[in-house]
Amino acid sequence: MDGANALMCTLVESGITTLFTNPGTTELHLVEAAEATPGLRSVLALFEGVVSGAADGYGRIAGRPAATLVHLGPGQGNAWANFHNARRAHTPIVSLIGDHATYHKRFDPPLESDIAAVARALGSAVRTPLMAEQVSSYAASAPGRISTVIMPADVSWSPTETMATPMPPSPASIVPSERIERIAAMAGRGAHTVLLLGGAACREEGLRAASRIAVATGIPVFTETSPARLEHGAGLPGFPRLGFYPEQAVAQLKGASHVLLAGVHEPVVMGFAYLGQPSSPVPADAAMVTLAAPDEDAARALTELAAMVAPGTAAKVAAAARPAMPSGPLTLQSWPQVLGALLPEDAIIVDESISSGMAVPAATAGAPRHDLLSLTGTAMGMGLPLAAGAAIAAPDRPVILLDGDGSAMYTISALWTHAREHLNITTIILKNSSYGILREEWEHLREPGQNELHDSPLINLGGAPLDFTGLAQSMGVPSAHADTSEELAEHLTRALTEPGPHLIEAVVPAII
Ligand SMILES: Cc1ncc(C[n+]2csc(CCOP(=O)(O)OP(=O)(O)O)c2C)c(N)n1
Ligand SMILES: [Mg+2]
Repeated sequence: MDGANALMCTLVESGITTLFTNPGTTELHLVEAAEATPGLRSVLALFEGVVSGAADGYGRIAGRPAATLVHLGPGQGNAWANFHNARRAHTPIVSLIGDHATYHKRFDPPLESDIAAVARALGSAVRTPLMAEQVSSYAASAPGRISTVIMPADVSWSPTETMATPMPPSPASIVPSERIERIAAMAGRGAHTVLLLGGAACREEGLRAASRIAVATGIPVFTETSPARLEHGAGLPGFPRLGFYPEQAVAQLKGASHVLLAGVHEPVVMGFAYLGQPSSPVPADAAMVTLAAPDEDAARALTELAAMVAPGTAAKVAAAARPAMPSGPLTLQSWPQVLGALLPEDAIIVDESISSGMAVPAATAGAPRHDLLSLTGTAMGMGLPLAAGAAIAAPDRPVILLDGDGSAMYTISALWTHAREHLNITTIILKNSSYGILREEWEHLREPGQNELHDSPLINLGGAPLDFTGLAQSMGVPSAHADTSEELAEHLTRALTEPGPHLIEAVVPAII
């Protein structure tokens, strides 16, 4: 056995059975070991941003980490934006990065760079085994974190007999009962408390407990603006999401004396600083009270709190209700209605629809229950890779990706992985031929006298063709074009009945 084999065996014995990779020379011993390791599925992506995004999608749905393998610092750099989204989603990943042989590095070969520094910028624990004997004890995952192992090539190819004991992913830590009792006492004392749910609290158990608390105490409940994984639809409690823009979020939290946090950090307005607007939507004199931090078991804490403050109270759930099927040219209201009207049972929706998707939550609120994965770190190019990872984690569930045309182009090569792995993904490209959200953002930012950017070539995509149907077909993904609700409904129905990937290019108006 060599270091590379010890590493791959340890991963599988620790329950990590999927590896997303884009390898190079320094990873070839690891590739050989991955191929030789029973129980490990290895998936090639053609760009490292697809590798990291797929591992995020896999982890969000499987609830356990995938491993990634990329080529030195440049591979890590290419993967970085989607690792950032994964970090913001608290998705556990074991990130393996090949490096030059230890004795080769001092010559500063062209691919040499400070890999550890880039990994640490992800809040990652970084470990570099210097002997093959160390490898398998370094491969542990951490809950909600990206764990990086930098593998020097000579450590991969050196012999070892050492296999560490398997390291199954550790569960989230349990909230002490005293904290929950303290909060239960506070909930009954007439304070104007608001409950904010994020992370694991957005799964069924947490949502049901939050609803019981809301029914029994009158506390308003919101979910974070972009939950990593929200269980949504008929039969589940549904709560409004904290608004994207400061004026929306400020209005939602107005008058709160306490903001109770379950699975989420103190809220910040989702995006950016705007002149004259606050960065936090929380009233200045309100107290932040943490029921469960993101690395704690928020669902269990909510269930315990519900048992104290809402005994015998039932959760209020959304009734089954699909939107009526619209007709005519696609609008920002109608395309989500087509989706809501046709959404299959047990779907996974990956949402990178940006400015075109404002009506998605309402149109799907009473549709059959589904998981909604959203853009946690707002680094574009997440959707196509995330869908790949989600589909690999749940091969029997239909995955529907809602993707802006600009966002899709960052990681368009993921379509090749959709086709090669024969994944059940239907990609709907919202083609508004612009970076529509940046048009809208400029309207929030610009002051009197500042130029219009509405038609700027730097935030619009006209001037050269972007044919998503052709791009998809060239990579083996069947595709179709829709201008109307009728066409979108027809193509979506077909895509959902045929196995394998599909892409629908849906032409929509820009938001402004
Ligand atoms: C990695 C990265 N680069 C750039 C941006 C800035 N950005 C935010 S939204 C956006 C455009 C998104 O375009 P599209 O997917 O077409 O959605 P639309 O705005 O048209 O709704 C850009 C470039 C970003 N958030 N992340
Ligand atoms: Mg667009």
